[in-house]
Amino acid sequence: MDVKYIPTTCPYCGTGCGFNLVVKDNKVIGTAPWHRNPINQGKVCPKGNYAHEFVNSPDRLTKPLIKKNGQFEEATWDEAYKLIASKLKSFKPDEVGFFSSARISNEENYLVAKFARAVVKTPHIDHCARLCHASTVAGLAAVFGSGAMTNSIGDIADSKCIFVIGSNTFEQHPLIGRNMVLAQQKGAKLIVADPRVTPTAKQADLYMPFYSGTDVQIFNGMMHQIIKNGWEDKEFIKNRTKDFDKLKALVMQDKYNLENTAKISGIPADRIATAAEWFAKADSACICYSMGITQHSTGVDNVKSIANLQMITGNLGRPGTGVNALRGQNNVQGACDMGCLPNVYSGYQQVINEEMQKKMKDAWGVDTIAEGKVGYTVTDMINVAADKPGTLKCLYIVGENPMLSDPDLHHVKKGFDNLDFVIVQDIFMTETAQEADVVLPGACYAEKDGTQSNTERRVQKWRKAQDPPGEAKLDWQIICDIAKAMGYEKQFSYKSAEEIFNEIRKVTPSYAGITYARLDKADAVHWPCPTVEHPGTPILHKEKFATGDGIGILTPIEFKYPAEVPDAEYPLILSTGRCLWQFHTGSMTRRSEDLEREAPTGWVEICPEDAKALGIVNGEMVRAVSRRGKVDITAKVTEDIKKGEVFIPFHFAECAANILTNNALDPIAKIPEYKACAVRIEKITGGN
Ligand SMILES: Nc1nc2c(c(=O)[nH]1)N[C@H]1C(S)=C(S)[C@@H](COP(=O)(O)OP(=O)(O)OC[C@H]3O[C@@H](n4cnc5c(=O)[nH]c(N)nc54)[C@H](O)[C@@H]3O)O[C@H]1N2
Ligand SMILES: Nc1nc2c(c(=O)[nH]1)N[C@H]1C(S)=C(S)[C@@H](COP(=O)(O)OP(=O)(O)OC[C@H]3O[C@@H](n4cnc5c(=O)[nH]c(N)nc54)[C@H](O)[C@@H]3O)O[C@H]1N2
Ligand code: SF4
Ligand SMILES: [Mo]
Repeated sequence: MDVKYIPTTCPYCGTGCGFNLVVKDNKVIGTAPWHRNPINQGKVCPKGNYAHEFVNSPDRLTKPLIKKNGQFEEATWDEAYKLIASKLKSFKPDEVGFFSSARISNEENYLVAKFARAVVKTPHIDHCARLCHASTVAGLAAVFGSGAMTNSIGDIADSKCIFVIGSNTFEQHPLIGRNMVLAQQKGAKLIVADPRVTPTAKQADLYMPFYSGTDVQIFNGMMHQIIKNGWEDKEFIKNRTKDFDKLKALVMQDKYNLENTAKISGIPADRIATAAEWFAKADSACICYSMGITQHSTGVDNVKSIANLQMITGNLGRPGTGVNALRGQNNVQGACDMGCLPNVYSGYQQVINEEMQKKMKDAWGVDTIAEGKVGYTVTDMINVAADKPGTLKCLYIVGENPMLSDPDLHHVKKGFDNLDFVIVQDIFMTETAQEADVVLPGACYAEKDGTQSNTERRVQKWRKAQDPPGEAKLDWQIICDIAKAMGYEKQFSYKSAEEIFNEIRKVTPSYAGITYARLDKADAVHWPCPTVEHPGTPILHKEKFATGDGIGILTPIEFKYPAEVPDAEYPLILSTGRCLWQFHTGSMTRRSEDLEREAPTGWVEICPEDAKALGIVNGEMVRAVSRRGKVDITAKVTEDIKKGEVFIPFHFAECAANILTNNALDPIAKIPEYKACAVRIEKITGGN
């Protein structure tokens, strides 16, 4: 039998596992283990295992579509390009916005940013990192000078104490979770703090249940306890940090003592005390966190609090330590690295810096680029479209589905209704594509060569296993074709992904030493990697931080409640998130038979006591209502959630969590508060 095995990288989460795609007759038919992959050693979670199932789904987009009189009609590429080019030219640069994608390659993200800034000349480009780790990027850049995960995945297995907060690692980054179990087998302690008794919490040696949104109180409470007992790392504080006195003055106030922290967070005081002791006394201790920390109107405060705890305990720059922000999507790190953010070019080079503007103009061969100002974020673009009609007129969305993933969906819909022209480039007809004027069929990961960068800054390859279906095209080719149709032939004349990567290397110091040949030989390299001789950097901040003076900044942070807290009308805290089987808006996983079977629709988790008070039984259809909307959804009565909290996964369009969520933003990171808003649950009575 003529079967080929093509090694590639998983298209789902930021762990970046490798596996082989099994190809027969030029069609992907399965996956098979890639045993010597350095990240997952041949093991995968169910999404990786079934990552071939959506690839040849009959629902794949195969032809460009143009909406005429409210209906999509098939069009030729030429028609679509002509229409897009003429529309993009008809708007002022400032009236056009771009959503790039954490699902496409580095090469493709780099070209989306180049197209936005050099061809359309708009500063408005961003992507879903805004909804995800924007707080990390802003928070860690402020205190360490670099906004990325500090250590590597394999390193977690060498830690002596792992504190997981706001990450359901075993469901959302299962192959990182595996390293936590390996550490436990070597005697490490696993501490998990989460409002829900998740599969991750069940694996913990110490579990701390708490009310959503009380994270800063918990960190300050732990630091209070550590300093009170003299467990802080005085050498590290003296040599590598500044402003300890200010931090100490704040956290040593009575309001951050054990009793008050227990009262505010809902965690029993003795568990906070034990966690603080285990953590501070361990030879090496790391923190792993994700959306429970970042998706708050205080997201940046939460991240800086984590950095504070790690600096006062000296847990940075060594194996087994670190601030491990577990990045979400397969290439969200890469989309940020490539400058698909409104304030930076690739390699985090500031757009407001005139030298950088000149450097990019020269490299891109253009006389003018987007005005050197910081553009709108994803959340700004939706808000401006909804609330200031006429300011933004056109959105070009590549590989994102804001009509299901953004907060307060009625408000998002209002934004789309106000736009003059919407282009969506995706692999499926999503809720957002339905809103578009033109839909362009992209090729998926199994159909392209390219690189992606995982959560630990490891750059890895995708390798083409089959041709795209129908007339679908590689995302980078689509961008190049449109650029050419707009008169930028010379600047977009690439013949391969590698050629684009070599341009990236020239303008991006942290990627300069990474080559396709190296990636093929070593399977992956961690940036920063400034020269071809450089081995790459698995651990950041070894001797000094990336701040101007190399010193880490301790930041006193007061606890603040979420923007919306429960009251008599909306008495419960709603938190939202994910489950193991589905990925985000489900465009891919819901078209994967084996995954969809395991989690075919959404639910609301509620504890038995709250359910009983409402007269609700397990499996009953109930109504969840917030100030922004309501959804009918099945109740899952479970001991695994704290009293006073409910939880809804956001994957399912038929009971979309984001109809309910609050569009309150962190003032710096502009990330929405997906993890806490106020709702009530109603029993649905007959005829309602
Ligand atoms: N199966 C699957 N895996 C995924 C994804 C997916 O959709 N499906 N998405 C990927 C992406 S993009 C991301 S960003 C990651 C996200 O990965 P995670 O952040 O691990 O996932 P979430 O379910 O969003 O939230 C994590 C935990 O935060 C808890 N939480 C709720 N409120 C709070 C709070 O106020 N404070 C704290 N500290 N915790 C709270 C929730 O109970 C939940 O267990 O997963 C990635 N992996
Ligand atoms: N309530 C609530 N909402 C949330 C969150 C939450 O925790 N709670 N989490 C937020 C987070 S962390 C994130 S990251 C966002 C994710 O939000 P989105 O990024 O909007 O969600 P996805 O479903 O991942 O959308 C990716 C799209 O890319 C398409 N795609 C996949 N591969 C390719 C490709 O190769 N080419 C092209 N052109 N398209 C491709 C997919 O079909 C899909 O439509 O959701 C956010 N929304
Ligand atoms: S852990 Fe993440 S990268 Fe690994 S197989 Fe699962 S979804 Fe893919
Ligand atoms: Mo994410």
